[in-house]
Amino acid sequence: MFYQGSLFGTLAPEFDSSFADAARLDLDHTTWVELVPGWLDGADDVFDELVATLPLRQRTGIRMYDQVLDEPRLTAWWRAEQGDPEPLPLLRDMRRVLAERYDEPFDSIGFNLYRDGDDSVAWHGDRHRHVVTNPVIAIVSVGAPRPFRLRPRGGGHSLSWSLGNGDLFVMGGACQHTWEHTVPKVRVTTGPRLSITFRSV
Ligand SMILES: O=C(O)CCC(=O)C(=O)O
Repeated sequence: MFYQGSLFGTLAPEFDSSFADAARLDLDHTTWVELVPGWLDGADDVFDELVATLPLRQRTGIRMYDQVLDEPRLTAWWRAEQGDPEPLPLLRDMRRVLAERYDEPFDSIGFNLYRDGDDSVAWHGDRHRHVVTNPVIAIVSVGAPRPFRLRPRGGGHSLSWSLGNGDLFVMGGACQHTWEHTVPKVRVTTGPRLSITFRSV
């Protein structure tokens, strides 16, 4: 079964609520990831609509270790508790379907825009692991593909995926506790990428 976004006319974006192409990988005995390539069809339209309408901004003066830095990407947030509808009706349907599959409320959506190869996110595990044990994070990537890497916390051999164009990537189990992820800077990109990250806060 496919859910269609209603804002977009006849060739509306749609995602595969049957997760037919899902491939799950156990990274170790407590950590898994799941990739659904091309889960969202019409991802370019979703990218255009979200980039045109979200209040994306660069957070500045962020303390990281002993430095104060500007974040090398633009971000925006939506939280259910604030009472506003999701930025697109399609995201409401996605939340519902993702929540059912992964048994998570996914009451928060974070957006990260990587404008070019200089935008990035450094190695980290999500901080809300300090509040939620084994948080599940579902990431829908729209726009041009970028490498997304995972490595055991503190270093070691990394695994890499190229995520964009409607791919869904989900991290679960102890991933935020015992692994770290990054979207590294790259010399060449084919365009900007927006990640739509579903979390339960
Ligand atoms: O953009 C991505 O795919 C990753 C985003 C991320 O690491 C985060 O929001 O913490």
